[in-house]
Amino acid sequence: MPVPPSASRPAYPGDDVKRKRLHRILFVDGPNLNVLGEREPALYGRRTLADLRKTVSEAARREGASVEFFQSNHEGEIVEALQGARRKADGLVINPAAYTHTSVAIRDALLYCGVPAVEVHLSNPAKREGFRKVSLVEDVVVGRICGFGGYGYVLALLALLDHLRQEGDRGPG
Ligand code: CA2
Repeated sequence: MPVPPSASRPAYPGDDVKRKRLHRILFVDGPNLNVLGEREPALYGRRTLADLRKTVSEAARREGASVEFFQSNHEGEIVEALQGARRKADGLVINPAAYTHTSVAIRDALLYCGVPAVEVHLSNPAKREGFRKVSLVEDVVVGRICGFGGYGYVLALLALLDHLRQEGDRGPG
Protein backbone atom coordinates (compact mmCIF):
# COMPACT_ATOMS: atom_id res chain seq x y z
CA MET A 1 0.00 0.00 0.00
CA PRO A 2 1.44 3.41 -0.99
CA VAL A 3 2.59 5.56 1.89
CA PRO A 4 1.13 9.13 1.74
CA PRO A 5 3.68 11.91 1.52
CA SER A 6 4.45 13.42 4.89
CA ALA A 7 5.80 16.80 5.87
CA SER A 8 9.17 15.25 6.66
CA ARG A 9 9.55 13.39 3.38
CA PRO A 10 9.43 14.75 -0.20
CA ALA A 11 6.38 13.66 -2.26
CA TYR A 12 8.58 12.96 -5.26
CA PRO A 13 12.29 12.21 -5.58
CA GLY A 14 14.15 15.51 -5.92
CA ASP A 15 11.36 17.63 -4.38
CA ASP A 16 13.62 18.36 -1.43
CA VAL A 17 16.42 19.71 -3.66
CA LYS A 18 16.55 23.49 -3.45
CA ARG A 19 17.15 24.59 -7.03
CA LYS A 20 19.23 27.72 -7.57
CA ARG A 21 18.26 30.10 -10.35
CA LEU A 22 20.88 30.31 -13.13
CA HIS A 23 22.99 33.45 -13.22
CA ARG A 24 21.88 35.55 -16.20
CA ILE A 25 24.81 37.20 -17.95
CA LEU A 26 24.44 39.81 -20.69
CA PHE A 27 27.30 40.28 -23.18
CA VAL A 28 27.40 43.79 -24.69
CA ASP A 29 29.60 44.55 -27.71
CA GLY A 30 30.22 47.98 -29.15
CA PRO A 31 30.85 49.44 -32.59
CA ASN A 32 32.48 47.47 -35.42
CA LEU A 33 32.51 44.20 -33.49
CA ASN A 34 29.74 43.04 -35.85
CA VAL A 35 32.43 42.81 -38.58
CA LEU A 36 34.97 41.02 -36.40
CA GLY A 37 37.03 38.48 -38.36
CA GLU A 38 36.69 40.38 -41.63
CA ARG A 39 39.75 42.68 -41.23
CA GLU A 40 42.81 43.22 -39.03
CA PRO A 41 43.24 39.54 -38.06
CA ALA A 42 46.65 40.31 -36.55
CA LEU A 43 44.94 42.51 -33.94
CA TYR A 44 41.55 40.89 -33.46
CA GLY A 45 41.88 37.35 -34.82
CA ARG A 46 39.95 35.57 -37.56
CA ARG A 47 36.95 34.50 -35.53
CA THR A 48 33.63 36.26 -36.04
CA LEU A 49 31.37 37.55 -33.28
CA ALA A 50 29.06 34.59 -34.00
CA ASP A 51 32.03 32.22 -33.42
CA LEU A 52 32.81 33.89 -30.07
CA ARG A 53 29.18 33.73 -29.00
CA LYS A 54 29.05 30.00 -29.78
CA THR A 55 32.15 29.37 -27.64
CA VAL A 56 30.74 31.52 -24.82
CA SER A 57 27.38 29.71 -24.98
CA GLU A 58 29.14 26.33 -24.69
CA ALA A 59 31.13 27.56 -21.67
CA ALA A 60 27.94 28.95 -20.10
CA ARG A 61 26.17 25.61 -20.53
CA ARG A 62 29.07 23.82 -18.79
CA GLU A 63 28.97 26.39 -15.97
CA GLY A 64 25.18 26.33 -15.61
CA ALA A 65 24.67 29.99 -16.51
CA SER A 66 22.36 31.62 -19.01
CA VAL A 67 23.76 34.12 -21.51
CA GLU A 68 22.31 36.77 -23.81
CA PHE A 69 24.11 38.85 -26.40
CA PHE A 70 23.72 42.41 -27.64
CA GLN A 71 25.81 44.35 -30.17
CA SER A 72 25.30 47.83 -31.50
CA ASN A 73 27.22 50.43 -33.45
CA HIS A 74 25.17 53.17 -31.75
CA GLU A 75 26.03 54.67 -28.38
CA GLY A 76 22.38 55.38 -27.40
CA GLU A 77 21.34 51.79 -28.14
CA ILE A 78 24.11 50.50 -25.87
CA VAL A 79 22.97 52.92 -23.14
CA GLU A 80 19.41 51.58 -23.47
CA ALA A 81 20.59 47.96 -23.35
CA LEU A 82 22.50 48.72 -20.12
CA GLN A 83 19.49 50.48 -18.62
CA GLY A 84 17.32 47.45 -19.46
CA ALA A 85 19.84 45.09 -17.89
CA ARG A 86 19.26 46.69 -14.46
CA ARG A 87 16.38 44.32 -13.75
CA LYS A 88 17.12 41.50 -16.17
CA ALA A 89 20.78 40.56 -15.69
CA ASP A 90 22.87 39.41 -12.75
CA GLY A 91 26.10 40.40 -14.44
CA LEU A 92 27.55 42.00 -17.57
CA VAL A 93 30.49 41.37 -19.84
CA ILE A 94 31.12 44.47 -21.91
CA ASN A 95 33.47 45.30 -24.76
CA PRO A 96 32.58 48.93 -25.43
CA ALA A 97 35.10 48.90 -28.34
CA ALA A 98 35.99 52.46 -29.43
CA TYR A 99 33.45 53.88 -26.93
CA THR A 100 35.71 52.58 -24.16
CA HIS A 101 37.89 55.61 -24.73
CA THR A 102 35.20 58.27 -25.25
CA SER A 103 31.80 57.51 -23.78
CA VAL A 104 30.72 59.13 -20.54
CA ALA A 105 27.18 58.02 -21.46
CA ILE A 106 28.13 54.32 -21.38
CA ARG A 107 30.02 54.81 -18.11
CA ASP A 108 26.94 56.51 -16.58
CA ALA A 109 24.65 53.74 -17.87
CA LEU A 110 26.92 51.09 -16.32
CA LEU A 111 26.68 52.88 -12.99
CA TYR A 112 22.88 53.14 -13.32
CA CYS A 113 22.66 49.46 -14.25
CA GLY A 114 24.38 48.60 -10.99
CA VAL A 115 25.17 44.96 -11.74
CA PRO A 116 28.74 43.61 -11.56
CA ALA A 117 30.50 44.01 -14.90
CA VAL A 118 33.70 42.77 -16.51
CA GLU A 119 35.37 44.88 -19.22
CA VAL A 120 36.85 42.77 -21.98
CA HIS A 121 39.06 43.62 -24.96
CA LEU A 122 40.36 41.36 -27.68
CA SER A 123 43.60 43.31 -27.96
CA ASN A 124 45.59 44.86 -25.13
CA PRO A 125 44.83 48.59 -25.44
CA ALA A 126 47.76 49.38 -23.10
CA LYS A 127 50.14 48.22 -25.85
CA ARG A 128 48.54 50.40 -28.54
CA GLU A 129 48.06 54.09 -29.39
CA GLY A 130 47.97 56.55 -26.52
CA PHE A 131 44.25 57.31 -26.92
CA ARG A 132 43.42 53.64 -26.30
CA LYS A 133 45.20 53.65 -22.93
CA VAL A 134 42.26 55.61 -21.46
CA SER A 135 39.22 53.62 -20.38
CA LEU A 136 36.24 55.57 -19.07
CA VAL A 137 34.75 52.41 -17.58
CA GLU A 138 37.77 50.73 -15.94
CA ASP A 139 36.95 52.07 -12.46
CA VAL A 140 33.27 51.11 -12.55
CA VAL A 141 33.81 47.44 -13.46
CA VAL A 142 34.87 44.56 -11.22
CA GLY A 143 37.86 43.91 -13.45
CA ARG A 144 39.30 43.92 -16.95
CA ILE A 145 40.51 41.16 -19.30
CA CYS A 146 42.61 42.33 -22.25
CA GLY A 147 44.84 40.83 -24.92
CA PHE A 148 43.64 37.21 -25.05
CA GLY A 149 41.54 37.53 -28.20
CA GLY A 150 38.16 35.82 -28.22
CA TYR A 151 39.17 33.54 -25.35
CA GLY A 152 38.98 36.67 -23.17
CA TYR A 153 35.17 36.48 -23.43
CA VAL A 154 35.21 33.01 -21.86
CA LEU A 155 37.70 34.16 -19.21
CA ALA A 156 35.41 37.13 -18.47
CA LEU A 157 32.41 34.80 -18.07
CA LEU A 158 34.29 32.49 -15.68
CA ALA A 159 35.65 35.40 -13.63
CA LEU A 160 32.23 37.04 -13.41
CA LEU A 161 30.50 33.80 -12.35
CA ASP A 162 33.15 33.26 -9.68
CA HIS A 163 32.57 36.82 -8.45
CA LEU A 164 28.78 36.33 -8.37
CA ARG A 165 29.12 33.01 -6.53
CA GLN A 166 31.35 34.61 -3.91
CA GLU A 167 28.84 37.46 -3.55
CA GLY A 168 26.11 34.82 -3.12
CA ASP A 169 28.20 33.01 -0.49
CA ARG A 170 28.47 36.23 1.51
CA GLY A 171 24.66 36.49 1.17
CA PRO A 172 22.44 39.53 1.32
CA GLY A 173 22.76 39.66 5.14
O1 CA2 B 1 40.59 45.21 -28.38
C1 CA2 B 1 39.39 45.44 -28.31
O2 CA2 B 1 38.55 44.60 -28.05
C2 CA2 B 1 38.87 46.84 -28.67
O3 CA2 B 1 37.78 47.12 -27.81
C3 CA2 B 1 38.43 46.76 -30.11
C4 CA2 B 1 37.96 48.08 -30.69
C5 CA2 B 1 38.99 49.18 -30.42
O4 CA2 B 1 38.48 50.43 -30.85
C6 CA2 B 1 39.37 49.25 -28.95
O5 CA2 B 1 40.37 50.24 -28.77
C7 CA2 B 1 39.90 47.91 -28.45
C8 CA2 B 1 37.70 47.92 -32.19
C9 CA2 B 1 36.49 47.03 -32.47
C10 CA2 B 1 36.58 46.18 -33.71
O6 CA2 B 1 37.13 46.82 -34.80
C11 CA2 B 1 37.31 46.11 -35.96
C12 CA2 B 1 38.12 46.69 -36.89
C13 CA2 B 1 38.37 46.05 -38.09
C14 CA2 B 1 37.80 44.83 -38.35
C15 CA2 B 1 36.98 44.24 -37.42
C16 CA2 B 1 36.73 44.87 -36.22
